Amino acid sequence: MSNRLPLTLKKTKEGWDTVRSSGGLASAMNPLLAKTGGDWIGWAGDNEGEDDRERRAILSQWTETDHCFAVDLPKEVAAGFYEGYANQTLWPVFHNFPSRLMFDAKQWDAYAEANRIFCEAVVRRYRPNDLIWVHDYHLMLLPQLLRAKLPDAAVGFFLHIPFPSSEIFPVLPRREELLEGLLGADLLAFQTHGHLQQFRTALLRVLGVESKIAELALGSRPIRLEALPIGIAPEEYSGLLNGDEKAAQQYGEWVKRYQGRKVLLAVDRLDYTKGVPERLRAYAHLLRSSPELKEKVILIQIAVPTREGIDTYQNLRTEVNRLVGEINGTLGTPEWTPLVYINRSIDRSELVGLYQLADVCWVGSLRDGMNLVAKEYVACKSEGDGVLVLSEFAGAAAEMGEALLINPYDEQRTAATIRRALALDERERRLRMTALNHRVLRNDVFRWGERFLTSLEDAVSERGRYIDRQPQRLRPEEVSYAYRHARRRLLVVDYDGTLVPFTNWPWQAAPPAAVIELLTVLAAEPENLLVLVSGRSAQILERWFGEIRGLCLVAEHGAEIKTPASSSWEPLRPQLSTEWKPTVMPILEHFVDRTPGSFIEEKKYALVWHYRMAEPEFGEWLANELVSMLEAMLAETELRAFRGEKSIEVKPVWANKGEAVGRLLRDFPGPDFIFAAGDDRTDEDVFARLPSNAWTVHVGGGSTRAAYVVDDFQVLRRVLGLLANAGKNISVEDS
Ligand code: ADQ
Repeated sequence: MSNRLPLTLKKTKEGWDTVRSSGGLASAMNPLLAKTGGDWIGWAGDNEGEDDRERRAILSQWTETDHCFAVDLPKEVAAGFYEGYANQTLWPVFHNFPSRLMFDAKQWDAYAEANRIFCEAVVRRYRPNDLIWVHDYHLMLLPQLLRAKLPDAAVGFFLHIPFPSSEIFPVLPRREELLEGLLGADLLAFQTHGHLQQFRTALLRVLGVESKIAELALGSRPIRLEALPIGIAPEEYSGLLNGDEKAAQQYGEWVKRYQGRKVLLAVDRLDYTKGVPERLRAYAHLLRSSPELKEKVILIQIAVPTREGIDTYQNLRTEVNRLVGEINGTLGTPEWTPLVYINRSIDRSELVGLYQLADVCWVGSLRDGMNLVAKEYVACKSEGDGVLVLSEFAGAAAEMGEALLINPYDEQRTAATIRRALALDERERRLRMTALNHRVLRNDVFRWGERFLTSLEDAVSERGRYIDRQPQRLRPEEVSYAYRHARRRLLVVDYDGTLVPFTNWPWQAAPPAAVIELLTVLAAEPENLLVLVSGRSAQILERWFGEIRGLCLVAEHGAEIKTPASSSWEPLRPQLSTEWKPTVMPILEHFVDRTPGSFIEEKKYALVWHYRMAEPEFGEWLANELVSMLEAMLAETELRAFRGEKSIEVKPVWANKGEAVGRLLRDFPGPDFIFAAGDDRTDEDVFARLPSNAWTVHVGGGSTRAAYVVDDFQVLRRVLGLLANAGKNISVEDS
C-alpha cells in the first residue's frame, strides 16, 4: 500500500497517458515487488472521468501485467489529502520545517477519508495470511483502520521520510490521531536509529506511551520497532553501464561535451528539503573564491518537477530559475556555461550515463529520510573513481561514513569540501569509494525487503507468546494450598497501592492495625522470610514497621535494606553518591512552580516529583515532558527518571526492587514457595527477577508481566489473610 502506484495516469489532449511515478519509493519498491511478487495498491493519479472506458481499460491492464490495483479518490478528497494535509502539513513538519506548515481542518478530514478509502481497497483484496505493508506518511492512519477491520492481519509500516525531533513533532495538528493510527501496526520501521528514537520520544511525550528500544506493548499486542535503512537495486543502475546501447551512446555524448572539465552532479526532486538553492549559492561561492576553477568545472543540476500544485514549490522554482540565470550570467564566459540546469525527469539510461561521468556527486539535502541518489551514484562507481559529497542531514549519512560530509547551510565550508573533493588524491578517492560501493551492493533493496518481511512475520508470531503471557486471575485457594505445603517461603510485598490505598499526600498512608497484624503473623512464621519492599524512605519504614519481628525491610525501591538479623540499615551498593541532587532539584522545582498541587519528596538517594493532586490531564502532559527532558539530561549518568503512580522519581538505575530481590534470593537460598505482590511499574522489576514458578501478583489494572492479577489492595489483603490464617483467625478489614 502506498499513496502512488509506480505508474501514474495523466490526462492529455489525446487521451490517457501512463507515466512512471517519480521519487524514491517507486524507484525502490518496483524492483523488489517484481522479484518477490505481491500486489501493489495505490492511487492512480489523475482521477477525472472515472467512468471513462479507455481509462478503465488501462487500469485493468495494469492489474493484469503489473499487479497494480488502482484506488480512485474523489477529486476534493485527493486534493485535500495529497496536496493538503500530506504535503503541506506533514511533509514540512517531518522535515523539521515547522514554519512552512499550513493546516486546514478540511484537509485533515480529506486525509482521514483517503485513508478510509485505502482501507476498503485492502479489505476487499485481503486473504488470510497475507502480509500487508503500508508505506509512508500519506497512510499513517491506515494501520489502525486495518486493525479494526482485520484484527488478525499482519500489518507493517515503513516511514520513508525522517521522523521529526521531539521539539517539532508536537506542533503537528492532529498528532495524537497520527500516532494512534500507526500503533495499529505489528511492525513500525524507520530509515535510521535516530528517527526511531525521535518516534519513541514523541510517543512518550504526546501519548504518554512508554516503549523499549525495539518493542512496545499495547495491551496484549506487541509492536516491534526497527531501524531498517532502505537500499537500491544496484543492477538496475550498474547493469546499464555495460551493454545498454542507449546508455553507452548517452555517455559518449556527455564525455565529448564536457571533455577537459570536472563534472559535479546533483539529482533531486525540486523540493525545498533537497537544498537546491543552498547548493547553487555554495557553487557560486566556490566559483568566486576559486578562480583556478574557471572553465575547468561544471555543475549539472537535474531537478525533476514535483508537487507543482503547491505554492511553496512554485516559489522554489522561481528562486532556482533566478539563481541559475544569475550564476550563468555573471560567472560564465562565452566558452563556458558553469551550470547546466535540467528541469525535467530524465530516462534511467541518461541518469546512469551522468552518474558514470560525474567526478563528484553532490547531495545537499537539508533533511532527507535516506536519499537514494547517493546510493545510485555509488553503485555506478565500482571502479572507485568518484567522490560522494553528502549532507549530514540525509539519512544516508548514518551509513555512508566514507563520503565527504557537509552542512549544506554553511555555503563557505560546503564550497571548501567541494574543492577538496575535486582535488582528492586517487588513492584516498578509491579507498573511500570502494568501501561505499561494497556496502551499497551488500545492503541492497532485496535484503531490506526481506528483513522487513521477516521481521513482520516474527512480530506476528510473537503475538501468541504475548497472549500466553497474559496474567490470570489469582485463585486464593490455589495459592493457599501451595503455601501450606511449602517448607521454605519467600514473600515479597509492596506497600502503597498494594496493602493500602493511595492517599493524596504520602504521609497520610500510615498502616492500619489490620495490616500491621497481618505482617506480624506472616513474619513470625519460622518457615517464612517476609520482605516489605517500598519506595518509601528507611526512616518512615522504620517508624511504621520497625517493631515487627522477623520482617525484612527494603526502602527507596531497593537503595537500602534492613534484614531481620540486623538492627541497622545498609545501602544495597556501597558509596552511594547524592552529589547530583543540587543539579536535578531546580528542574523539579520548576515543574512544581508550573503545576499547582504537585510537590517534591526528597529521599536519601532519590528525588520524587508527585503530581497526584494536579489537574489530571495537565499533570500527565507535564510528566511526559519531564521524563523526556530528564532522559536526555541523564543519558550519560547512572541516574534515570522512573515513572511511578502519579510520580516521577530520579534515582540510580540499579537502585530498583529487582536488584534488592536478587540479593534476597542469594541470602535466602532454595525457597520452595515464592510469592510477590505489587501494583506499579517498580514492582515489575521484582516479577522479572523471580523464577517462572513464583506466584507473581499484580494489584489493579494495566499491563504487567506478573502471572496473576487481583482487583485491588483489599483482595490482596484477603489472600494474605488466608495465608496467615492457616488455622488462625485474622481480621483483614480496616477498623
Ligand atoms: P525522495 O524524496 O523522492 O524519496 P530520493 O531518495 O532521493 O528522494 O529518491 C529520488 C529518486 O528519484 C531516485 O531514485 C532518483 O534516481 C530519481 N530521480 C530524481 N531526479 C530524477 C530525474 N530528474 N529524473 C529521473 N529520476 C530522478 C523518499 C524520501 C527519501 C528516501 C526515499 C526512499 O524522501 O529520503 O530515500 O523515499 O525511501
